[in-house]
Amino acid sequence: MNRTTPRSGTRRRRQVVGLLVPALLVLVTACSSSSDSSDGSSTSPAAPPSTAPGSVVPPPATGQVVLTISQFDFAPKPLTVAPGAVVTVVNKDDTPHTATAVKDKAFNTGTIEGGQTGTFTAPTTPGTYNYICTIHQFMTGTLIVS
Ligand SMILES: [Cu+2]
Repeated sequence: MNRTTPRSGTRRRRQVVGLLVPALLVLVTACSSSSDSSDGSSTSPAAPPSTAPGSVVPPPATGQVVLTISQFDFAPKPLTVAPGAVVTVVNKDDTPHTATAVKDKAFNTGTIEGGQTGTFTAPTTPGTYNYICTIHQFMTGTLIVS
């Protein structure tokens, strides 16, 4: 006698766990912005300030003092400046001139060619200084340092 044992089939229950990955898609719609067009504004590189080599520049005095030479004469006369002031001498003539202190050459522009500009530094000692043009010595002026 044969008894067949009926096999009871095992029923598997398959669970499918769905994983939900929420994906959020944020769409940012960029507004069409007008592109600012930079039209041809060329930026030239800034040139470094050039300092003349070997020229000793005294510290600047307050304000600019200008002595003018015109028609073989100095102006203003007298010229009053602060001690140690740097005086700019403008030669408006066509001929060279100087502004040279009579006594001890306390200041001296040297030769200023026609149409050119020179400078001298006033003495630091207060006083009255007569000066001339060494080329045309009838040209006289007075510098007052006070
Ligand atoms: Cu002169």
